[in-house]
Amino acid sequence: MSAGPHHPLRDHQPRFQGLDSGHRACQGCGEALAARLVTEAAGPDVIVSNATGCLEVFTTPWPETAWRIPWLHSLFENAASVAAGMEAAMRAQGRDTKVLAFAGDGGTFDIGMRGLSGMLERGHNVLYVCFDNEAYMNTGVQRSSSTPHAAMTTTSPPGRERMGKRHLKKDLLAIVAAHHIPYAATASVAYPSDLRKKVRRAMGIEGPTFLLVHSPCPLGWGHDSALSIEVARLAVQTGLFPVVEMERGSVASVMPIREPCPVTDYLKLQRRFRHLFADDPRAREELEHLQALADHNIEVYGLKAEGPDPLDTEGADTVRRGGMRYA
Ligand SMILES: Cc1ncc(C[n+]2csc(CCOP(=O)(O)OP(=O)(O)O)c2C)c(N)n1
Repeated sequence: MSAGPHHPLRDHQPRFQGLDSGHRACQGCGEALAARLVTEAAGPDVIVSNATGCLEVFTTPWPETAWRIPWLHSLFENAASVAAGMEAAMRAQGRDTKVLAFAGDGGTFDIGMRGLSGMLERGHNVLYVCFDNEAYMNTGVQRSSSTPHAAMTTTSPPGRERMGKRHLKKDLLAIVAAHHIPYAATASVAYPSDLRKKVRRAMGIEGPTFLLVHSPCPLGWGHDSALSIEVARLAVQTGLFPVVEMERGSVASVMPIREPCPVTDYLKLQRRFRHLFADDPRAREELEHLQALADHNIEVYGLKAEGPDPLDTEGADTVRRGGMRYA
């Protein structure tokens, strides 16, 4: 049936799907959704270097692939270095194909950090996307330097000695921004149009760009798989995961929070924080600590805003803080 050239539903169909159905992600996987949104917005003329991790494993069970774009499995530690080489090859051949690098937080915050830093510093024309599910999920939920403070993982179990992870989540955005690259941003699967807009923006920039996408993991975080989007939304609305854009090292825009939710709204949905709701003075102390971290984020990024709740529509969900406006 022909719906005509201007059928409203057709107009809103994504033009391109880079990650197809039939992969083996868990129900409610934030990474699968994030990767679909990123590749949808990036379009077909891309080539991906993908570090080892869940995304690589669940999309390419031998001999199948769920990718509809040229895609290469790098090592766990070198997605950025491989992407840099691919970009140099594209340039040598005079081709415009954009190179993307994909990795989890383990492959980015920890083991791929120096490759990422080198790629940013050398100014390669690569969009690096970190799918941040806040632990080494593919190998059984070990803590990474992105795991939030006090979260339970298999290597940061709560007990007599400690209340989950002792250390803070590494501020990777600040580290990346300190390379003074043209564009670095955070996004969340709970705000898909904001995420797509940021991908399109990065795609249009010549030089290194970086996107950190908060991607809930029902298995590792211990939440109902139907609640992934709600959990992701609460991470933003509590201030625990600030959604911001940085240009050349300075904050350029933020997603405002009108009515910050208490961190307990976010934490109580997840088994990894269950020990914080025990009748234990140490648990109360940790809850206060996490609330203080959220309040700190709200303060330093100036996230608190007046007016109605931000709508997740193109262009309406961020507040510019200087820098260039973009379509
Ligand atoms: C050098 C090296 N060390 C360890 C491993 C084992 N390994 C494979 S995937 C993985 C965890 C990946 O975690 P992350 O990057 O956060 O991605 P996720 O699976 O959570 O998406 C580990 C430790 C490896 N493949 N290579």
